[in-house]
Amino acid sequence: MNTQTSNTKLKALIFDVDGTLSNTERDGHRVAFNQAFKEYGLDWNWSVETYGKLLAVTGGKERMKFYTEEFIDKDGIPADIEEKIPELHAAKTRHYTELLSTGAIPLRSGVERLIAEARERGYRLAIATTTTPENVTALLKHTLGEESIDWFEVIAAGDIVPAKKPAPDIYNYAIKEMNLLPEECIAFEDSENGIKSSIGAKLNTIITINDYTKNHDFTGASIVLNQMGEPGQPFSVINGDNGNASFLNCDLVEKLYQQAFTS
Ligand code: XBP
Ligand code: MG
Repeated sequence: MNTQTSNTKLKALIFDVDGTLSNTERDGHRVAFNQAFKEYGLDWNWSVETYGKLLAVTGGKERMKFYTEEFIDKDGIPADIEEKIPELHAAKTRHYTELLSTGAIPLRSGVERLIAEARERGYRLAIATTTTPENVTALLKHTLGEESIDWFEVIAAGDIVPAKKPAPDIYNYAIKEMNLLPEECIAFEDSENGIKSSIGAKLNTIITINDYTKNHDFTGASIVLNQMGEPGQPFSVINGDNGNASFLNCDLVEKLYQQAFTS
């Protein structure tokens, strides 16, 4: 996909958050949206199924707007909804971060191990997500510990760029902040909007699917796995060449990175 020059090497790993580091959507974000709606006296309640459809739009504020435009009668929309959405979203962020602080939402299989190995091997780390910055730091704090926030050189999140995924802006921002080239980085994603964004930024991309994204189109991915996995808890390969590996470690990441320049 990229043109590798003789001195190009993999320097940084850039992670999506929701669905990639942790399965936050169904039992985290969705629940927090519903709590915010209740707090504001709205009779909206997003079921697991409805939320799957709403995930077509990234960004919580944008998702609520999409819901009012496509999912409910005009009569069910408060007249001041445009002004209410930022307030509702702030309440949702409060509920979501409270939920994270209970430790109810763990990291996905293999994430902690891969991040630890990447740090040991000297790769630079970054985050590129559409979610609100507070949500990222709360997830890191309550899973990997407060100090882990500093392991990530750049946390590119939320409204820091005007156009959210599938636009490439958030990845472009992270790459630029690290003063790297796209061909020196690799992205980790879980969704079609995510890979559109990372590929739009010319990044090779490793996919780990989840229940909401298993039927998405991952054309262009370096590999599509059901999870990163662990020793004794192997991944399933949906598409791509895993060599002899049974879980995603830095050697496999390197191999997939090299492969992208030779295929
Ligand atoms: C994540 C999102 C976010 C979260 C909600 O997508 O779409 O909108 O669902 O976060 P990705 P906020 O994994 O592709 O970054 O409510 O804070 O926007
Ligand atoms: Mg995601």
